[in-house]
Amino acid sequence: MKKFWALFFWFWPLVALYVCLIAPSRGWWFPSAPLSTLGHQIDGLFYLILIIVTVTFVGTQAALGYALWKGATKGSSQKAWFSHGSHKLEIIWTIVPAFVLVFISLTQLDVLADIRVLSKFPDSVQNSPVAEVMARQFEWRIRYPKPGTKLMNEPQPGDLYFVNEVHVPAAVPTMINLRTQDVQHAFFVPRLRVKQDAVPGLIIPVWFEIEKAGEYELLCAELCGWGHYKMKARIIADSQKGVDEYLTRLEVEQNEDGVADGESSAE
Ligand SMILES: [Cu+2]
Repeated sequence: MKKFWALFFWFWPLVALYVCLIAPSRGWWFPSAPLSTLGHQIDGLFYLILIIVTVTFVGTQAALGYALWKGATKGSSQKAWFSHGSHKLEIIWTIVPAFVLVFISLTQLDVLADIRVLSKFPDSVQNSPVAEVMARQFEWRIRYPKPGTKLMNEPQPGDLYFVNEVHVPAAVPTMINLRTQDVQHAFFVPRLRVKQDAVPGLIIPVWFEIEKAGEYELLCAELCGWGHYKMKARIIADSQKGVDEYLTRLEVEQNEDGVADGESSAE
């Protein structure tokens, strides 16, 4: 029975190794391949950490199995060795994880800067957000600048509005201004690997480059109240021409006064 437990603990590292090796090709960890340029870097960091965790798990479980096996096979006359209070071991298992953590934090610095630091954003998007995304309980309110003008922080006459649907150009870097009207929310687009908290009082620029035209689910990733579960929207990535056409349609719809063409002049 003692040998069984040693083998049992040796079994799990094999499972972990197997899962770690086949998971990326099966797509078990992510909803799909990353569809934004930054997404590839974020997935790279995830896999780096996955490898470190797997190596650590396999190492510690194998050591545990080895200790159990030794205990199970030695004679009853041999005394056990206690490591409790060993300074040497304490120093080793403090320094090794510390190095690993410092290594991870240094490795992710560049990616974090690309995501968060405005001066590192692509030149084409700096200071030119395509829309403001205002989170509120429990929907996403989108404000586009009047076609041909720049988005201002305060609403302007002629700005265009829509709810729960954002149209952005595909295949070019795009920036939006993220805000919240009430509590804290989080702008989360899983397939793009974009996740950013919306914090009351702050205007937070968020940039991404969607590789393929299509529809992407936008979710709130912050428990923001009773209706959090239904705080969903769509991001529609289209050609620049498609986005312009959409905005023109939106402008016509928004300026519709209910009077048919020609009717007002006839009066
Ligand atoms: Cu929310």
